[in-house]
Amino acid sequence: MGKVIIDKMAMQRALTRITYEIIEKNKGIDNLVIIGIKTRGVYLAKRIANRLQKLENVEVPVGALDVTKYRDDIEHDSAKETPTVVASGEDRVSVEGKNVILVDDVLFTGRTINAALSAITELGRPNSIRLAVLVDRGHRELPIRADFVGKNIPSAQNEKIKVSVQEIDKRDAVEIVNK
Ligand code: 3GP
Ligand code: 5GP
Ligand code: MG
Repeated sequence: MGKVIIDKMAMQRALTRITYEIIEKNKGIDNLVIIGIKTRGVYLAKRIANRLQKLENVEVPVGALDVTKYRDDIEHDSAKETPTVVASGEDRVSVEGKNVILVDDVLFTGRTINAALSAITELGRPNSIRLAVLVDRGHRELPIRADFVGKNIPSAQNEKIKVSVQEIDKRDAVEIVNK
């Protein structure tokens, strides 16, 4: 186990703050759609949607996006490609004209977000796309930045940020570990 940088309470607070920031920046919650990047980004997206429900009493659609096929730095075997899904349950979530909040656990090189932007653009034309991440660890390789950040954690290339979420890992924590 590595050094805990964000514990359960800090994670809850960061997500609550991000939720308020989203409401403020969006000037309300009109037309919002939240899209989580698989895997852990989806659970963070759902938590933000739960907070929006409590604060604003609205149900904001949550989609899940698999960006594997859009990444430029991973070789693809087309037979094994996971199709891009923007879905809530079995339903497709429309991005057309929407204010999309993309959610991921860790922002690193920016290639995943670049891939996510391509995937979303293929699905429709949103009014805006903003990015929320729990952790920004630096080392960007593309001109991409997050609009909402839980915590900036400057990291060395050989370090890894381990994100655990209750829904999958049975605990909430962000740790820094050596690879
Ligand atoms: P996630 O899908 O829940 O986001 O790729 C499997 C997991 O490993 C991912 O979890 C991702 O966050 C994590 N991971 C840690 N370091 C890296 C990295 O440098 N690149 C990628 N692609 N995944 C990483
Ligand atoms: P990217 O380099 O494209 O920004 O990040 C690639 C994917 O891996 C993203 O989904 C990001 O969340 C994840 N990722 C990159 N570095 C780390 C890390 O140190 N820890 C975790 N948990 N995920 C990472
Ligand atoms: Mg991730």
